[in-house]
Amino acid sequence: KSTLFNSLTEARVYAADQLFATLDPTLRRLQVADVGPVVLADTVGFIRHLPHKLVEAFRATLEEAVSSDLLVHVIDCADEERDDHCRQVHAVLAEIGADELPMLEVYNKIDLIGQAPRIDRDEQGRPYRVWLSARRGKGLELLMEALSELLAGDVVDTDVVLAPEKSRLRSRLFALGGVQEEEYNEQGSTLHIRMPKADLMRVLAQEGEKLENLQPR
Ligand SMILES: Nc1nc2c(ncn2[C@@H]2O[C@H](COP(=O)(O)OP(=O)(O)OP(=O)(O)O)[C@@H](O)[C@H]2O)c(=O)[nH]1
Ligand SMILES: [Mg+2]
Repeated sequence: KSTLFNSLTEARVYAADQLFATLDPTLRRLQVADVGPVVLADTVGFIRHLPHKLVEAFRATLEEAVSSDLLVHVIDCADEERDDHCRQVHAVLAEIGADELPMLEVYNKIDLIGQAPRIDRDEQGRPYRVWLSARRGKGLELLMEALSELLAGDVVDTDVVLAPEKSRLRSRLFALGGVQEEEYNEQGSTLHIRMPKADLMRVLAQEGEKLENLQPR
């Protein structure tokens, strides 16, 4: 993660000084095509065996992940325990309520397995995995391309039904400018929302809600 973080940021510092400002040792501003400046955060490893006392501090760091627009899951593709590590990461994300956030996988260290850089896409053409080498600086431009596509991303246009006690979620949706129309009924209110999917998913994750549970049946 840190090697990738540094490669992405240094590469652009050399290309043009003004594109980033260091916010913190582990936060940098990164210019993404069609999106503008985004903040890239390095994190601690999710699968590290930590001394018991550090676990609480570690959780606080992980919880910051819940407020991200996109998680970049960096995977050592050459590691024998790769799939097991991925499962552990997903289990931690589920525990902190971040498993519904948009995620992009990075299969790092392709130099060790003789693969060429590439983007894997799903049936809708959305990038879900980028194969690269952070250390060799190979495939970084593909990661920037995938980030641009995902963050410029989709808009959701849907109805959600909110029970009266969900007033905080309701006001956050209004505050984000996502509510087009509201209609009251016996279940509470139905909101017609139209907003960037990333914003919606982030708010829902922070409120511990799932989109499918709020959609009218
Ligand atoms: N062969 C190879 N090694 C790499 C590549 N990227 C990173 N490494 C090496 O992998 C090791 C760990 O890299 P880090 O960037 O520190 O990993 P990290 O995810 O930040 O690790 P933690 O912060 O400890 O969780 C270092 O020895 C890196 O040089 C790569 O593309 N190819
Ligand atoms: Mg690191």
